[in-house]
Amino acid sequence: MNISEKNYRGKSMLQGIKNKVLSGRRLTKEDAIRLFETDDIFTLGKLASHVAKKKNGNKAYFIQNIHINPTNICINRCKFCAFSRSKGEEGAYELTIDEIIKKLKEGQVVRSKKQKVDSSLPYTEVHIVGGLHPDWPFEYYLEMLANIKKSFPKICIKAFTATEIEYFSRLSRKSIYNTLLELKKNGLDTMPGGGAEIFDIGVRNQLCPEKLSGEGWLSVMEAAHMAGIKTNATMLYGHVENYSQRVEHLMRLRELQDRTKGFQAFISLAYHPKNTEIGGSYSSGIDDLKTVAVSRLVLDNFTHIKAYWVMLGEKLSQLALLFGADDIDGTIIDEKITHSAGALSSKAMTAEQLVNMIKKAGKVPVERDSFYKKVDN
Ligand code: V47
Repeated sequence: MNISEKNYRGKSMLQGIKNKVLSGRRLTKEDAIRLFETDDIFTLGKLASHVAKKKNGNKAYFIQNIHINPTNICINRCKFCAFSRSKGEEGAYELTIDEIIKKLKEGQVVRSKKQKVDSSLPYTEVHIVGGLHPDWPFEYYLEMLANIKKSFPKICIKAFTATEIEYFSRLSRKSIYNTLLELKKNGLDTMPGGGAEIFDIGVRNQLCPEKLSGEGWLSVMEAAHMAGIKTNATMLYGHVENYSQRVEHLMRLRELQDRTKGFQAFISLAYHPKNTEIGGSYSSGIDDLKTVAVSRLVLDNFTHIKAYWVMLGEKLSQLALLFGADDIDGTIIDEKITHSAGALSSKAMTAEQLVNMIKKAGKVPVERDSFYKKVDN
C-alpha cells in the first residue's frame, strides 16, 4: 500500500466527513462508501458514538419481549433463509391460535416466577413473523391478533413483515392500506423491519427472486406509516452485496423517513450462512461494527439504531453500543430464524443479563416499551 492509498483509507480521508458530522451536515453516498472503506475503525466509532450520544445521551434501551413464529411453511424459498420449509417437508410446522396463546402463557410462568412481575403482563411486546403459508386465509391472522389481545390486553403486538402484509393484501383482495387498517383494527400495534434484505434488484434476484421487490417493501412501509403504524427497518448484509448497494439501501430508507417519519429503529442484520442455499461465511466483527456505525451516521433522521444481540452475539452487540447503537433488543425467549442458520448466540436472555451487558459497556440501561417509552417495574 503506498502513502496516498494509506491516507485514503486512513485518518486523513475521514477529516472532511468528520467536519460534516460535527457540524450536523448530511452525508452523501460517496461519504458513506468511504466510511465503509476506511481502516480507521476507531475514528468511525467515535463519530457514530458522538451522534448516538446527541440523540439518546448515555442511554441504551432493551425490551422484555417474546418472538413467536406461527409457521415456517413459506411459498417463497429465499436462498439466504434456513428457517423456511415447503408444505409437507420434514421439519415444517404450523401453530394453532391456541398453541400461540399457550406459548405466551408458558413464558408468563417462567417470567413471573423469576421476576415477580404483574402476571397479566408477561412481556410488554410480542414479535410475530412467519412464512407465507399457502393455505391460511387472511381471517386467520385477524383472529390471531384479536385472540392475543383478548388474552393479553396490555401486550403490544409487533407483527408481520412488509412481505407478509403484501401477501395478505393479495389474500384479502384489499389494497395494502386497507389490509393494514383491518389488521390494526384487530390488534396490530407496530411492525418489525424484516424482509427488506438489500433493495438492489440484481442482489434481490440472486437472493430471493420470488420475494416482494425493494420498491414494494418501501411502499408497504409508507402505507403503514400513513395508516398510523410505526415500523422498523432492516438491512441484511454480508452475503453477495457490495458497499455501494448497502449505502444505496440506507439512502432509500433515509429518503422515506424524511417523508413519513414513521420508522422507529434501524437494525442491520448480519447474514448467517449455515443450512442456507447460498452458503458463504459469517461476517467479520469489524464489518459488523462498521455497519452499525455507518448506519448511525447515514440515517441521521432515525432516532434509534439497534444492535440485535442474537445476530451480533452478546459480546459484539455490547461493543456496538460504543459504535453508535443505543438499543440491544430484548429477552426474545425462543429465537428460531437466526438459529436455524447457525447463530452462535444463546436463544434467550433475561432482563438481568441485558441490564448487565449494558452497564458493563458504561451505558445506562433503560427498559422500554415498543414506542421507546420507559417501563417502570
Ligand atoms: O426478515 C433471514 C433475516 C429477518 C437470515 O424490527 C436472516 O425490531 C441473517 O427482521 N441470516 C428477521 N438474517 C429478523 C428481523 C428482526 C429481528 C429483530 C428485531 C427486528 C425489529 C427485526 O432476518 C428476516 C431476514 O431479513 N434473515 N435469514 C440469515 N440466514
